[in-house]
Amino acid sequence: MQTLLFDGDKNLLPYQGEAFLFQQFFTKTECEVYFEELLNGIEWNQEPIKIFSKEVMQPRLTAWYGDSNKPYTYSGITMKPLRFTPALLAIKEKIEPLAKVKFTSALLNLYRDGKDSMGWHRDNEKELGTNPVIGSVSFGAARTFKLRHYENKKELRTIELINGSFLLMAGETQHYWEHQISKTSNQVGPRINITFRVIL
Ligand SMILES: O=C(O)CCC(=O)C(=O)O
Ligand SMILES: [Mn+2]
Repeated sequence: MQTLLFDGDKNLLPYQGEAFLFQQFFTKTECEVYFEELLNGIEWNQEPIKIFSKEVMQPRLTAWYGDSNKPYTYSGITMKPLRFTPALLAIKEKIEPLAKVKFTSALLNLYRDGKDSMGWHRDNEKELGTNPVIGSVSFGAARTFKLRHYENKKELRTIELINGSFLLMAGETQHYWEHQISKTSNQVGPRINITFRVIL
């Protein structure tokens, strides 16, 4: 039995939400194996999104997987999920005891380098219901993840999502806090992030 570093028992948010970070949730071997499997085995695409009625390409590659083929609408695009791969199922099963939910879908993001990013947003699509539990797993290069209070735009939490980390967001987080992965001018390699979700 491996020793897990449960540094995640402290809520990172001061109020109106819950975010727990487990820094080394996956072993070094799991990280290497899953990173390679996901990089080569996932059907990565660059999708356009609509910003003020203008179509622009997302600054990263994405993929959508799930346990059914129920479509999902996200930033104005409708994605039809592919079936969970064995690697995605194994990762999902490892985080579910902590998340205390059975995830049905996953959005995957591939940040090819420091120029790839994800802007401020909340995971608040109506398909996720109220107070969704989001299980976010990262492999590869570490990137900075920011959580900012949606209303006051001042309260900010900055965390490094390192290789093998697991971030669990729950409670009212998606109402009151927005999050982003900013661009960086640092030389960084590719990073894969998976956000597991429950689609109602
Ligand atoms: O890459 C990340 O850590 C964040 C991804 C994210 O926010 C999302 O997929 O909704
Ligand atoms: Mn998100």
